[in-house]
Amino acid sequence: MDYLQKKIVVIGAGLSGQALVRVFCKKGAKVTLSDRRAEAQLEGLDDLVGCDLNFDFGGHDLELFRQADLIAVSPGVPLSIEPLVEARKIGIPLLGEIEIAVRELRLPMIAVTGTNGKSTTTSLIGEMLKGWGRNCFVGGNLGTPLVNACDEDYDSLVVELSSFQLETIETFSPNFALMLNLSEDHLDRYPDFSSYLATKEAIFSNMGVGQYAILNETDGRVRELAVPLAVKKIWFSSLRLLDEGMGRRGNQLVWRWQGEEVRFDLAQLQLKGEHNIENVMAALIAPLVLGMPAELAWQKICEFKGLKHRMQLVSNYNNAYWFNDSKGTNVGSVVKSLAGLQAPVTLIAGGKDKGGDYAPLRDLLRQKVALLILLGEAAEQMNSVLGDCCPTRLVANMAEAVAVAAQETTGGGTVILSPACSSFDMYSDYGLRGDDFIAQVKKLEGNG
Ligand code: UMA
Ligand code: ADP
Repeated sequence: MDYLQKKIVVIGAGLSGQALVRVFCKKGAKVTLSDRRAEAQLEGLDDLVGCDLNFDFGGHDLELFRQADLIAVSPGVPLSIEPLVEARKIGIPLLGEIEIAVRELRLPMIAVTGTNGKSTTTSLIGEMLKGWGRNCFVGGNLGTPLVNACDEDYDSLVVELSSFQLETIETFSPNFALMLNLSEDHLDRYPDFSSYLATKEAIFSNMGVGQYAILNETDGRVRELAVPLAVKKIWFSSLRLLDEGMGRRGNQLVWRWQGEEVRFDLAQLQLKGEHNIENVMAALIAPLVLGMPAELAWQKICEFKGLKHRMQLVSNYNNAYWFNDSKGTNVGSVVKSLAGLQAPVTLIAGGKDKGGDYAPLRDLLRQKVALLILLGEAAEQMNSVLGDCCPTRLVANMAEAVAVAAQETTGGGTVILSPACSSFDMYSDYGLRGDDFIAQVKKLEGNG
């Protein structure tokens, strides 16, 4: 795209905004980086030295937005904020980071979305393709903005996509799109669940002949959204064998495609949990369709130990298993994490409420949780919905949460941080929250 001399406002000075600035500056645009936060609160700006640009910090200057030729939007910025609503009213083009990136990068793409399991599945696909000798970009919502791929000579793209990123796609059309599962999330950004679902569904909107939708047959909402899709569908099911696609029988995955059958032995996996079996099934499909040897694909899957902050075993202090599951940021993911654990569990949860319903946790709390420890902005609300299911304590911070967990978890069992909320009330991201949990547990070990 030609951005020469174009007046571009990049909104959001986080990872995506800074990556966009670099691309636009290289292309000779007149760039302004705008953020509601003050300069002192922003990180990484030093890396923009050498870029010729203006700043609009500590709020968004409406006039700047009105006069722009293009507004480039970071995923964390809702389209409903005043400067974006105003700009759209007067017809100023507005593009998201993903759409800007794909207009630059005409490369084969595997795109992964769904409510849970995206990062794990994206990483698994990346590991397989790299192991097969592909020089693929692996990123997106996983952590590295897709637009960063413009700087390197990649041969393909493996991209995790959040609903936020899918809100602003226009021509985006991946070769493979994975829909892992759908449950309530981000209801602090969307007016209702159906708006969230519609945003996720947009991943398929430009897809057609020669492209593939990879879909979870066990998820009713995924089955529903698949009905009108014109693209070729490949299903996976962790509950049964499929005539075509990735099915399961007991401890074996069974891949049936174009008259061939391949079996994979689940006992060889290092990843734990039923939910990870679904992620593995979904991840295998695109590499196998592309012709990757099944044996090599399985070897790469079995080498994968899992990502940090997802059911990460961090300690055996006091004969208990201590898991950091800080990325368990919605109710659906905590349900899966708890389902895979044996009672008694001490669950540390809470953070910034995302507008969803906590009630789906009630049965599992009754069955498995000996103590629920709540922290953060959502603590009171969670207590009102869940407090009668098991003994519950409200605490002020992670140090107190871990101290209480240590005091009360004396006979073995499991302690898990799996918050069902985002981290933004107390931390700048889920990674820092997980790191704080680990640091507090390590302190216990030091004192013990
Ligand atoms: N901001 C404004 N005005 C606003 C709102 C925000 O200026 O009205 C500013 C904030 O002050 C902040 C900046 O926007 O300085 C942050 O932008 P951002 O939230 O888009 O964050 P990035 O650092 O660009 O990270 C984003 C994704 N963040 C979100 O979607 C919230 C990262 O996903 C992603 O890894 C990164 O792009 C690279 O693609 C994180 C995430 O939490 C992990 N994602 C959500 C999730 O997984 O649940 C969707
Ligand atoms: P995402 O990127 O979609 O947030 P992750 O792979 O980072 O997904 O996993 C985050 C958390 O979601 C995990 O700690 C686990 O609790 C839960 N999870 C992972 N995969 C699945 C799945 N397939 N179904 C439901 N929950 C899952």
